[in-house]
Amino acid sequence: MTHQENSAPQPEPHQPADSQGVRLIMTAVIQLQDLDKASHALEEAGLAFTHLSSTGGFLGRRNATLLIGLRPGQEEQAVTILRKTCRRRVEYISMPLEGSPYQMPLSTPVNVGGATIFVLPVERYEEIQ
Ligand code: 2BA
Repeated sequence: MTHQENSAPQPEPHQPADSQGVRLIMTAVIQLQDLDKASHALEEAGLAFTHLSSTGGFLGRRNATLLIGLRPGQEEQAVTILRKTCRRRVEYISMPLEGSPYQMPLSTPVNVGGATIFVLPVERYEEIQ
């Protein structure tokens, strides 16, 4: 047995999330029009978040992605806030009219939003001072 194996157990390289720590990260893609309302409501509820500028892969339009660090018991609160503040809208995309002799594209409606939400577990949460 080596000296190292005999010595006292080494501390973990980082502290596991305690009962008050951030346990989940919620990623929510929302429309730009809803960003102010959603941000204010999250702030009022005391939920910490980061806002990233993003672009939808399908429509290519700018949207916003919120990263919301969640402590135990905050997940439903966050979903409720996004439900109240983000709404569905109809956007239109131009598609060429198949078989038509005219050049006029067909305007096709696409439903967008309210919010596309992913919730992932957090393996490590640390605030470096
Ligand atoms: P976009 O990718 O620009 O998509 C805008 C809307 O177009 C979608 O609304 C959906 O109704 C439609 N759409 C998207 N892909 C389509 C396809 N392949 N065929 C037909 N229609 C399609 P939402 O589902 O409400 O999504 C709003 C935005 O949320 C998306 O903007 C994207 O930025 C994000 N998003 C949605 N689903 C996602 C996913 N599985 N992974 C990552 N981001 C996602």
